[in-house]
This record gives sequence, C-alpha cells and structure tokens, in this order.
Amino acid sequence: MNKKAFIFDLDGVIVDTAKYHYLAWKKIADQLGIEFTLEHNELLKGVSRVRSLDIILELGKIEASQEDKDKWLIQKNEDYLTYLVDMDESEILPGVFTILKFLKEKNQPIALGSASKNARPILEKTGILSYFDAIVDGNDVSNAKPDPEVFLIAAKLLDTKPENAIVFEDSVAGVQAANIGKMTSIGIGEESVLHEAKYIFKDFTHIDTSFIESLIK
Ligand code: B16
Ligand code: MG
Repeated sequence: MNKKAFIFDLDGVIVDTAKYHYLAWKKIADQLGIEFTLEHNELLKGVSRVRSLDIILELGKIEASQEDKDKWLIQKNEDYLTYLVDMDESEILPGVFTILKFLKEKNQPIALGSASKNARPILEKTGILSYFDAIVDGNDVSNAKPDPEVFLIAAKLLDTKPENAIVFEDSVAGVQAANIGKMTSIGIGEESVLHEAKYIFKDFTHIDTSFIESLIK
C-alpha cells in the first residue's frame, strides 16, 4: 500500500476568509478610485498578496511606485488582521471538521498548503492547528500557485510521493498547481470554475467518509 497524504488549502477551503480579503482590498481600491467587485475578487483567490495588489492596480490601469505599493500592502494586511481578531471555530466551513477528524482517526498525514502569510494564527484561532502534521504557507514559498512548489514541499514534509498526495483547493490556480505536481486535485466550489480538478464538490458536506476511504486505499 502506498502511503497517502492530504493537503488542504486554507482560504476558501477551511475558512471563508475570502470575504475579509475582499473587504480589505476594497478599501484600497475605493481609495484609489478603482472599481473592484466580488467578481474581480475571484481573480485574487489563491494569489499572493503582492500579486493581488498588482492585479487591482492593473484593473484601474494605475502605475505606482514601489514605495506606494509597500504602503498599500501594509495597510491592506493591517485592515485584514482586524477581521481576524474575533475569529473562532465557528468560522470553519461546514463539513471540514468531520473530514479532518476522520483522517486523524485513520492515521492519515495532513498538511496545510496555503499562499497566505497569516495561515498559522488562523489555524490557532479556529482551534485546528494540532490536526496538521506540516504547515506550508506564504512564508515558505518563492513561487506562487499555479506553481506546485507549496504542495511539493508539503508532500515532502509528509514523506509522501506527489502522486500519492490529495489536494483540496478552491482556486483555479491551486487546482492547476496540484495537477502540475501530479497530485490528485479535489476542487471545492463550482464545477464551472474548477472543471480542471479530478473531483469537484460544492463543499465538504458533500464529501462522505466512504469517498475519503476510497482515496486512502
Ligand atoms: P495573505 P490560500 C490565499 O490563501 C488567498 O486565497 C488569497 O486571496 C490571498 O491573497 C493569499 O492567500 C495571501 O494571503 O495576505 O494572508 O498572505 O487560498 O492559498 O489559503
Ligand atoms: Mg484558497
């Protein structure tokens, strides 16, 4: 039997922080007179903070100095962190906890593979840090999704071959990263968006433990 490993993205898979990222970016966009809708926000999912700002500036056709960009990046993150202050386990998305618990009962290695530099405090605040055998986040990688670096490091830390890793992702870039890394990609969200994933579920309440069991075998 080949040892499997389960890698979870954070934002949009474990917690719905996308709405907080959106509110914080929207403030910057409003300040700069750039139209920034929820639809535009889809472009930022799974994308690093630095790249997210560039995308917003491109939307507004604004060229900015590095100094201004640094200032907005700090402002955005400070604002984003204020939304996390009151975060607790109630923000874990439906069904996630059941699957994490099942994987633990089955002694399956679990890692986090996120682009966020705020991943650890979020796992701490939601009380699920201890479920993770390895954490790879935006502080550990130099290449953003769809580059598979984040997931490859996670698989290595879990001592598993990429082919035996299973990745849960809500972003197109993340699904592509898993596929490029030759891992099993599981899209969490809309089929119309995540059609490149090997399996797609609307959310974790649609994943039953027998499906997870079939992946373990
Ligand atoms: P931060 P994930 C990503 O997390 C988010 O999807 C993306 O919207 C965000 O810009 C990125 O993290 C960086 O987050 O500003 O906290 O470092 O989905 O890869 O878990
Ligand atoms: Mg995500």
